Amino acid sequence: MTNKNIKIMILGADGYLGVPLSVDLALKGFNLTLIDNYVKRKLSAKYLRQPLNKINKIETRVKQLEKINKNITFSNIDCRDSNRFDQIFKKVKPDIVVHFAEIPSAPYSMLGTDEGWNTLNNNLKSTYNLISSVKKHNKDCHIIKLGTMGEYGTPNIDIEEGWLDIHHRGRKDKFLYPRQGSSLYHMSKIMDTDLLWFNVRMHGLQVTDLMQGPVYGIHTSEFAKDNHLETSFAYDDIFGTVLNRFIVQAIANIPLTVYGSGSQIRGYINLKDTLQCINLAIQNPPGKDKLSIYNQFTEQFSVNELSKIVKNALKYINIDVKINHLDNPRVESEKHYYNADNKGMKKLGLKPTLLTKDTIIEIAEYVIKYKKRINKKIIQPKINWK
Ligand code: USQ
Repeated sequence: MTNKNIKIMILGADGYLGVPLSVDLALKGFNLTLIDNYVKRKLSAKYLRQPLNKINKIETRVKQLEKINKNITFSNIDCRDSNRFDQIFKKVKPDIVVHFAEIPSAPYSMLGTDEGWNTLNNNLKSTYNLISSVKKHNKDCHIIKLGTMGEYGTPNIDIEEGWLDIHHRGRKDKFLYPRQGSSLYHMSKIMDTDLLWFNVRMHGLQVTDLMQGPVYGIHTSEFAKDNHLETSFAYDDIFGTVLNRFIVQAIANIPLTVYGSGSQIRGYINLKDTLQCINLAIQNPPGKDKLSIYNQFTEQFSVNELSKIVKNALKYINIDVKINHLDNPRVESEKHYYNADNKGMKKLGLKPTLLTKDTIIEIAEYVIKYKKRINKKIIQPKINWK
């Protein structure tokens, strides 16, 4: 089957990951249905946390993408709206759905009662509606769902890829690896995984659940650069991930905001590798009745290590980076064991983009282009989880 005949629906096509994935899959000639309701833009505006760069709306971007691929449509649909979502799913009957349509921020989910519920409601309802439509209209559809490494928390044992073999009183079985979220956002992703696993067991669906670590970086395909199709770049305390934040802070001459002791370790991934991983997931469907889980990160770092990597790299472009330790606004373990497996994607063919000095400088040079737009008021953390 050629790519033109493979129908892929991207839920959350306006987000940090959805934008570059739309470009990438359009360039590869897939038949694409893009879905978004601009909720992330609305939240950024409401909380006065605009990204560094202004990106075109999907309607405009689709016109650009049509230069290379005519089989792309966009529907402005809230995935929580079960009727409208079901109608479009029934009409398109996609072969694959990539589900990014979730509120992605841990700090946002811990801001207050409404924000916590909005995160749970948005994320669970969108997943629930997707599952319901798949069950009704195309049980063979491959759901590719973005989970998070934060579902596992920071256990004092090695983190496996999704599953754990348990030997108990002379018998053994395999279960989902224990999950312990440390924000309501992470809890919503845990509940998503449970919901998907339930439906794989009960209804024979095929699902790939990608446990992704914090993403950093930019998407730099020539086509995206030439056609104003770059993705958004958040650096604020709610929507920005730590490494992107650090690079903007360095450019704005603000000391890096290391939370607490900075010993917290996570598995990180470059945005370019996220695209590789989604492509690998597309090429490797699990098959009916199966939930495949991959840990989607390439390298582990503590926050301290990240801050030093940024400082050392930016010396080469004459930027003197200062590092500050703030009281940790989050409730999270700082000194902990962390050793997570990530062999699955490499076995499928992932070629990791490592966090070298050149990688940091490439991002920094991109940020410098937008230096005038950096809003220094949205950098220090304002949400205290305690
Ligand atoms: N951190 C700092 N200083 C900052 C910002 C963060 O020290 O200015 C620390 C945090 O305390 C945390 C680590 O950096 O220990 C990572 O924080 P983050 O904001 O980059 O990541 P997080 O809130 O966990 O969430 C992000 C994405 C989320 C994704 C998740 C992957 O927003 O969508 O699911 O990374 S993971 O962390 O593996 O769960």
